[in-house]
Amino acid sequence: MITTRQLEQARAALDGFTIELPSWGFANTGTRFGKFIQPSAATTTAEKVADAGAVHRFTGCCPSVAVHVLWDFPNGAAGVPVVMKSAAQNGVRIGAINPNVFQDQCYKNGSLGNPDPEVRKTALSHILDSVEIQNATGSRDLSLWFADGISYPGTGSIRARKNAFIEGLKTVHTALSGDQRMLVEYKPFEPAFYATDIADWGMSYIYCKHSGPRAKVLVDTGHHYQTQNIEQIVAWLLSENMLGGFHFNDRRYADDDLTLGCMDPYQVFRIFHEICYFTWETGKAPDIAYMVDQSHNLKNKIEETIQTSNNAQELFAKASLVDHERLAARQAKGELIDAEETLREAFFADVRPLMRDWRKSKGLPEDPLAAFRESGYLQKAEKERAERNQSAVSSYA
Ligand code: PSV
Ligand code: MN
Repeated sequence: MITTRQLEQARAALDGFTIELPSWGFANTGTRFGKFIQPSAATTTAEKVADAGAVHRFTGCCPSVAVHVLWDFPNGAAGVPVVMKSAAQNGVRIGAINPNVFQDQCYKNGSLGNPDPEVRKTALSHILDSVEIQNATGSRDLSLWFADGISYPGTGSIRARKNAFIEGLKTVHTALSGDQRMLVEYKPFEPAFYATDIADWGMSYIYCKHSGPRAKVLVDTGHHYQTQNIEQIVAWLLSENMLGGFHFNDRRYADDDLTLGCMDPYQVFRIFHEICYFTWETGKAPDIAYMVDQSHNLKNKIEETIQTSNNAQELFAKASLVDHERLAARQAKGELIDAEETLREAFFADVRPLMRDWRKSKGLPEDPLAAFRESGYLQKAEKERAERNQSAVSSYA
């Protein structure tokens, strides 16, 4: 039974919860074995932004779109006005700016960690150009992920690479101004398979500390070893005021980029619980950028994004139901079963009716996925984009 107080808590939590969508989640993507092209997939940045706008219209909780510089701004800051215009037309804004220092041929041995100072310079200048884009779009966050590392023992100096990274990141930090932040993402493997230069949250934390106060850690839920306790990492980063944001997705084996909560919704709930518990204790919600980083290879991209945002809201609402006073008291007394049950009760509560009410109160469709399906958006997108997507199929054949 959800009490009136819990209902209020959940409504307030939903009011304050938004999640950013990745532009790349609407384009054709695949695995390294191939791509399955969708006729309705976005083929331009304007279409990606339009799709993100459609998700926001139906869900009301995805007001911004993260962009990837190389994929969305191939001509640098010159492309900003067009992208800003389509964002405004579609009722969303441009969110985190993701530089791309992993695709060019020169980055075979890394970017900021490359042993060649010329390549390091090229990478740094791309990131500084990305800060220009960040200035032009008014985006607060520069979201940094590096594919850097080495794949065979002995093929690089781990310490030299670390020092090169510190130097590069410090320079990036000096380029930021106003309320801008830089988020440093970690990943233990892939594409480097022996020693990734930012392999875990500890390394990310150390780089941030060297860089300056605007640098915070970004937790991509797919970037952990099997069974790693992500909520513990979250709790530690929160208590150190070093948690900058999330890239949400779910995984079973590696960085699978699956729908948030499809494999282990309890883990997502536990992550959200740490945030809600922290908020209750400190009386202030932490400043976190919630973002999605998924690759929708099999399901329809827009529908999967709606499903994702729904899962995120549902699990956040559940986490907000936890009775923190009761939990803290039970923890203090060592009442193990009762403390654990305090969490489980919230996790197993059916929040769907309250989510429908909340949506109704905001003038949103009670069932965003059904409403999207009825809207005809997908059919229209398919009609407009099928030919371009078909030519992508032939270019793969
Ligand atoms: C790398 O796996 C990553 O998580 C980074 O955030 C990139 O920006 C993104 O995926 C690219 O898909
Ligand atoms: Mn990511």
